[in-house]
Amino acid sequence: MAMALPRIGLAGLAVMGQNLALNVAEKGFPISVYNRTAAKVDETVARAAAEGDLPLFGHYTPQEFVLSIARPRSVVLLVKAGAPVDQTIAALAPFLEPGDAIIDGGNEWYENTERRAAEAAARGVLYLGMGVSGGEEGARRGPSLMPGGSLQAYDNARDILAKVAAQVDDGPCVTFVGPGGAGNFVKMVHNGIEYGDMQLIAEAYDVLRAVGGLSNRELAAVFADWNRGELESFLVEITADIFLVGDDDGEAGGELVDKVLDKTGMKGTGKWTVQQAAELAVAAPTIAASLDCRFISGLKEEREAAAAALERAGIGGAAQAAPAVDKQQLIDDVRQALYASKICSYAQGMNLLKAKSEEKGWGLDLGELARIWKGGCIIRARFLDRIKRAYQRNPRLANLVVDPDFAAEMANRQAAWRRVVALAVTAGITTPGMAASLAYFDTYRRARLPANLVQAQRDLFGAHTYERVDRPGAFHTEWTKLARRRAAAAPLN
Ligand code: NBP
Repeated sequence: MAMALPRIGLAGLAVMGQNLALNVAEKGFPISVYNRTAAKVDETVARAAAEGDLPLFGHYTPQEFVLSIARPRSVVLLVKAGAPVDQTIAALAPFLEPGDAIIDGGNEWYENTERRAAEAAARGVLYLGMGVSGGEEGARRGPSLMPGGSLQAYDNARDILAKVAAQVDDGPCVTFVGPGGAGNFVKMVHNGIEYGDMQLIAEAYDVLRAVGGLSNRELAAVFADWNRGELESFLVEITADIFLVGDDDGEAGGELVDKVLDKTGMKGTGKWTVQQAAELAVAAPTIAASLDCRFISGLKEEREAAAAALERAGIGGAAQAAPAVDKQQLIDDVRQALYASKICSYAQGMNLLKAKSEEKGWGLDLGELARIWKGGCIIRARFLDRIKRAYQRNPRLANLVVDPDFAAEMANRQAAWRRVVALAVTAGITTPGMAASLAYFDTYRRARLPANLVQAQRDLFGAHTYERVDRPGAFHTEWTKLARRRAAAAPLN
């Protein structure tokens, strides 16, 4: 039986591309593949044969690759974001025809996608910027997909994407996110939220270890237990596993996690998220704290020197002043602090998406985005279903923390949350993410803030004017002159 020409092709066969192509083929969709360096084509073809004779066909030139795909073509790119995407498009473009679609699956800056979409449109070629999350395993078994751009391009590949994506109780983890660069933007914020989650988990670990004195085995048990409750998520699950891995090379044994250098790498999506939050005047302090911690973690030598210098000055090691704590109570408190902090972090990410959607007219459906993150991606978690429902109840929800269900959860957890942050501060342990989440919550929930004083200062030195609580209008006051007059009339002391 002659097999139909593939409807889809994939260029860029590194970790993500190779696994996504095998996933497509495994779901019964023949696929053509191509990579700039031929060895990766051979590697992918060999894997397709080994993993069950999957319908995957290797090609060695852009022309041969494009022409092997049936029109209208869906051509997925999974090359390094930035210039490599432009170079790959330039190589493929001479062979693409009107109606064909380019689907860039990389972590691309959304404006690059919008520029390329306009360039492609001039040739009649459709364009999708599609966030792909889930790493190697997700790409192979079922990722979360966040496609945005041309609806026609999405419709052409809709059945394939629906089968390839992770499957959860309420459908495949893919949806048409919105026009333009919406798919890339959503993936960027997903990654920013991921930074926040990882930081919050690291802080929970730090408090339990440094203040609670938990061993790695105990930590593994605690995280495994948490993963059976409200914190159930991919990141909590893998964290439990990490604590169990022994160090084969170590003379004294012990666990590998203790040998890993405390210096976090990054590739840019977290930084973009914080930059966009600033651009849009949306507070994202938990995500910003996680980024700051990565920056400071990078200063390993400086931190070692600072620890020594400050110890000489009399400020001892972290946790040295930690009060005695009840271990079980601490574990329970930290669980609640982690959960409450996480809600605030997601509130920030969702509000950033909402602000961008309003600016660009993207019409993002926040509940639907929470749904497609329930499976496949790195931030997949049980509580995303609660977020989905919160936005379904009220699509215009101002902030997750005021949804009635989440508000009740915050109320139940705030005492434990405050105990953990206070304990960490007392002990000299840093919990920047948890503290940022708590400050965010406490700032947001206060009907009156000390911003009146800042506004008065601005009016005093810059005549920026201020509004009053008791009547409308813009006011300016000669603060200094009036203050001098008052002080002269009634000296302060
Ligand atoms: P990389 O980001 O490491 O990119 C490697 C691929 O880019 C190879 O196929 C390489 O071809 C190709 N490439 C480069 Br580099 N320069 C090129 C050029 N000038 N012309 C043509 N091809 C070029 O791969 P990855 O880790 O699989 O990630 C792919 C995309 O997916 C990235 O945007 C990444 O941010 C995103 N992503 C990655 C993950 C993950 O867990 N790794 C998760 C989610 C999203 P070559 O073989 O010829 O050098």
